[in-house]
Parts: sequence; C-alpha cells; structure tokens
Amino acid sequence: MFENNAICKLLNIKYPIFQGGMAWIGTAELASAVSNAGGLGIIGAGHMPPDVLRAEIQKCKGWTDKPFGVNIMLMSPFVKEVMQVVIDERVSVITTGAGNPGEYMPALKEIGTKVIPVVASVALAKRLVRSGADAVIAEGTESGGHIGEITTMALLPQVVDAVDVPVIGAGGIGDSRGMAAAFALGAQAIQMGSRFVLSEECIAHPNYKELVLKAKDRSTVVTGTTLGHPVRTIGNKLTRKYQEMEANGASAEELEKLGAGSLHRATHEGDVENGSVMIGEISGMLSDIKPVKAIIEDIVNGLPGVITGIQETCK
Ligand code: TUI
Repeated sequence: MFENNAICKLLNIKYPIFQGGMAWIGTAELASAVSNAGGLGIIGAGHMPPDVLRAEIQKCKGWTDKPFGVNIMLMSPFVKEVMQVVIDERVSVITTGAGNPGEYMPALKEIGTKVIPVVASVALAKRLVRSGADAVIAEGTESGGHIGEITTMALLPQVVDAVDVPVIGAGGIGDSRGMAAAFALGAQAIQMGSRFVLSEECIAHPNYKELVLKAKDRSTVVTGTTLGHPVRTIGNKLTRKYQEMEANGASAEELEKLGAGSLHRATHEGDVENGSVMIGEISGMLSDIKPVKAIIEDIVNGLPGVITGIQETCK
C-alpha cells in the first residue's frame, strides 16, 4: 500500500498521514511516536524560543530514526531565529502556518529541506508553489487553532486543481472515511491534529483530553475574527468573555491580553475553563484515547472497507 504515493515517496514515509504541528502539545513525544508508527510526526514550534525548539528537535532525533518535521508558526515573535534552528539542525521537512513563508523559502531549499506550507486559499497555494513549495497542505476551517474561512470540502479540490505539486488535505479528518474523502477530492495525504490529541503519547493535560472527549458537533467556537486571526477552540468561560469584549468593541490590545498565555493554561495547567482549548470540529466524533500506532493502523486498515462501501453505493 502507498508504494506509488507521491508524498510517501517525497518524504520517505510509510503512510501518507501527517500529525498537525500543534503548539505546546506537538512535542517530541508525539512527533516521534507518529514517525515511528510510519506517519510524519511534526514538532509544533508555536511561540517556542529557539533554544527550546533545538532541544525538542534533538530529543526527537534521539527517539526516532524516521523522518519528522517542524511546524513554524509565522506569527511567532521568534520566527527568524526558529528558521535558523531548523536550518542548523537540518530538519528534513518543515510545514508553516498562519502566514506566508515566501521569504524563507530560498534558504530552506538551498539545504534540501522540503517546504510544505499550510494554505487556506487557492491564491496563496499558487504563489507558494511558484516560490518552490514541494507540496501544500490545504487546511479547511473545520480545523482547530488558527484557521482560514473555507471548508475542506470546498478548498481541497480547488487547490488540487490549481497546483502541480501533491496536496495534503487537513481539517475535519479523523478516521478512514475522512481519509478516503480527502483522497476522493484529490489529496495525496492527510493531516490530522485533533485525532492525535486523543493519543496516549500526547502530553496534553488530562482535563484537556477529557473536554475533547466530551465535545459534540457544535462544541467549538471561533473567536478573533475582528482581529483578523480567527481561532477555533471549545466554547468555555474564556471564549464567552472574549466574545463579550469583541461585541463591545474592545481594542486589539485588550483582546490579545486576554488571549496571552491561554493555550499553555489549558494544555499544561489543565485550566480548561479559563484557558484556550484549541481543537477541530471533528472532535465531536472522537470517543477514545489510543496509542498513536493504533490510531494510524486503524485508519489505514479501515480504508479498503470504506472504498468498497463507496463502490457498493455506486452499483
Ligand atoms: O497555524 C495553524 N494553526 C495554528 S497556529 C496556532 S498557535 C497560535 N497561538 C495563539 C494564537 C493564534 C495561534 C494554533 N493553531 N494552522 C495553519 C493555518 N494557516 N491555518 C490557516 C493558515 C493561514 C491563514 C492565512 C495561512 C496563510 C494565510 O495567509 C496569509 C497571507 O499572507 O496570505
């Protein structure tokens, strides 16, 4: 299976499954487990200072001999320094989020690092492919955390039609059906975040995982739209306060102050009422915590049955 898959060949991985590079919880523990299970584990650099990222990369190298990546969040105050760290450490693949990585592309390409930006629009996908992106991740608004506006269902086939590099589908994917759907829309691989939050290896606080387990289809909300960077999280005390302030015309500064440190408060301190519980809409479907290897194998092993089911429906 997947011997001819463009992404497996490009990155030298067994399964075309990426783990979303989630800030604070996409650590070396999770990334190495995903890579060891045959997918692409990705360390989420988020707002990490460069020395912390370097230590995380070195831990990951110690725990897996398989390829892994780093996600660089382009809104980070340390973006230039963390780019230098991935260059120094010769990380084989980077993904980027929340912006346009065009200016960093030449230096990364020069050392052979594969660059796979997350895009939320056709226009940015085309621009980045012209700048040398090896593949793009088309991420729909169903995702958790910082998001774009278009759904995966509508964005993915439009990006596939617009570029001549492999496309990875992301946003709203959590099982074999989601993987088959992404393939049907033209993706060569998938990326999942929420599904891997509910893994044994993910270091998120038990309260965080508990809230994700309890999530239903309409449990997430989007805040930050007025600031120009919408973020999807589980609705809680923090989001209600945020929405109230947003509606009353609070300044960007006041809103940013409310959000500061809120992700760590939820992921590490377990305060899931006043912290930011970033998660995708598919969390409503997820009902168990499993080892990463089981998550990946269950999805891959379930694919043929889904495809047969589609053929039955079409008879
Ligand atoms: O990056 C993400 N998701 C994230 S990053 C993150 S860390 C964070 N912490 C506090 C506040 C906000 C974020 C949590 N989740 N996903 C990738 C992604 N990128 N989704 C959407 C985009 C995107 C959006 C607009 C990429 C490019 C873009 O256009 C920028 C441009 O210049 O055209």
